[in-house]
Amino acid sequence: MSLTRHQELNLWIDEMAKMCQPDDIVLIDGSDTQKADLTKQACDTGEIIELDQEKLPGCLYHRTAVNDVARTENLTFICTSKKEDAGPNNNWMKPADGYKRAAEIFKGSMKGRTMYVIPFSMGPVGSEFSKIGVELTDSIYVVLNMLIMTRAGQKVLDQLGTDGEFTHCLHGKAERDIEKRLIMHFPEDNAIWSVGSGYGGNVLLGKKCLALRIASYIARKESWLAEHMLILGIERPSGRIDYVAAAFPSACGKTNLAMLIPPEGLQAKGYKIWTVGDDIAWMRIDTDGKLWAINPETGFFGVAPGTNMKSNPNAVKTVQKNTIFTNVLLNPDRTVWWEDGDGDPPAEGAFDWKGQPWKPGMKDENGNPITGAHPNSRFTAPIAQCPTHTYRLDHHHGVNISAIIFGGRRAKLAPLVYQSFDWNHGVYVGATMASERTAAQFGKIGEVRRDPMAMLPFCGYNMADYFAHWFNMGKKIKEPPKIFHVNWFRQDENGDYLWPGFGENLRVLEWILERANEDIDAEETPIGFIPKPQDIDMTGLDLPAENMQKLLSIDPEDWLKEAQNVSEYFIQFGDRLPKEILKQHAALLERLKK
Ligand code: OXD
Ligand code: MN
Repeated sequence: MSLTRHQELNLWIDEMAKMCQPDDIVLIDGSDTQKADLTKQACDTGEIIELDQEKLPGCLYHRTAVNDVARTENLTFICTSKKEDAGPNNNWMKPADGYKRAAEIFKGSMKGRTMYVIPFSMGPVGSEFSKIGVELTDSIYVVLNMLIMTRAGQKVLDQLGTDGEFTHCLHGKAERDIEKRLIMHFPEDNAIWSVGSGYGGNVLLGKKCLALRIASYIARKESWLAEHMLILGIERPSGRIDYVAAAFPSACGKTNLAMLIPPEGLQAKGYKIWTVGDDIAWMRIDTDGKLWAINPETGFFGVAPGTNMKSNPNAVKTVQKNTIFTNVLLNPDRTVWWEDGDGDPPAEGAFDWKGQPWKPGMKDENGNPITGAHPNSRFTAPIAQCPTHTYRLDHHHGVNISAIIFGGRRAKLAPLVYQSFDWNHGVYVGATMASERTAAQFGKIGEVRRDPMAMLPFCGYNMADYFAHWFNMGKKIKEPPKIFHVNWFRQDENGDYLWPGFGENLRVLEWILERANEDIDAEETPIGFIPKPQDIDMTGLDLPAENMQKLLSIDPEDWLKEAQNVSEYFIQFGDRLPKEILKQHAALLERLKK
């Protein structure tokens, strides 16, 4: 069959259809009429529920299977010929075994269903930064999400032409049985096979699978960086806009930071924020020798619980229309609610994320509260609807990055902010990044989890090679961005947060930009440069002076203990660990002991 002008694409679609045996194959053209048609079909079957179109125009509601509510890292594999190429950071399978095991589940799984063909571009269509993928899926929910999260449809096929390269992305819901679920990456073949899940992170294959795991593998070969980072523009009173890219492990407020509202004192001075992205940055060296970044996505796939008018007013405004809500509480008036959102849930008549009747205060058989929304329930919404979105999202060359920021959640140890001595030291700071578990996470509270560059679940190859790639990039960039580390979560002896966070974080970003532009000097410490307390702009913020002193304090004893934990972490990478990491580590120890 000739669905497109691209011979290889047609052959691949035929081959996949032979395996999955759909009743029908439909090409997604990106038109509004097709989208409306598919939405209606999905509403007719109950796959999707239409929300109140007056209160939430264009908004839809979906529930995933109860056993299918988050990314399943234990079922996610990198299938490279050699195990060492996947590294200790990934589950590995031989490509032939990976295809075979997934094919057994895919076989005949689309009988009675339609296979949709979604051509999509990660990054602006036609930009040299961008990569094209084609996702085959038997889920209308996936199609509708991909239409928000990516640029999809005929325009992408036109760009692909008759012989363009693309990532082969196959997704099938199959039985959504956890025993028959696999998320397979074949970086050597530029292919992804995901079967048995309907949850976003596992099935919107442009996102984590392509834009991080496969892209990181390609990026190393092509000398660029595919990173788990938000991109944010900070407009200063002079009108100058500087862009920063920032990586944080999950549950550290990346989406909130990406669209923060400046505190009044700084607003009055003329500060403004521009949101380019909240999750992924592709960064390349442009013809000027500097580092430029695009956000390859066009939507947010954000966590709903905790999103409210205080934590993130811009996100609340973004999701008022054309948004897909997944696994949140469904109100009787066909609006939605989630824990730590705005307002109270209805006293009666709501249905929880499992579809069960729900009212506030319900407990399970063990006396634990039953939440209305799943803690990982999501909104999928167009970035263009965010009040702080910028046209630069569509700029083919992206934005010039002035600073790279790493961060984690540390109750002690890490100061509010510090700057690395240079690029290589910054790579070491990113490679040793960690977060402490909170009560909201499974495991021992306070336990430190290392998550280098927040890429641990997303690096599509051996992380030791990934560190080496970062060092190499530093040699190639003419004026490498300065690298910083932030910690919004430091606590005092009583466990109270020392820093107010949210919009106030802009005060720290302001210092970062001043340092990046070499406008001010700083205090040198064994771990890097920290601000002189008077250099953090406190206009309109009433914070006790002793808080700032505690926020910026560095305890060499604690850092020596941390360094011990870091050396243990590095053992797993064996000989593949770049010498430069060891050199940076030794230099830190020496500075701490002085
Ligand atoms: C995400 C994640 O969903 O990082 O963005 O898990
Ligand atoms: Mn993420």
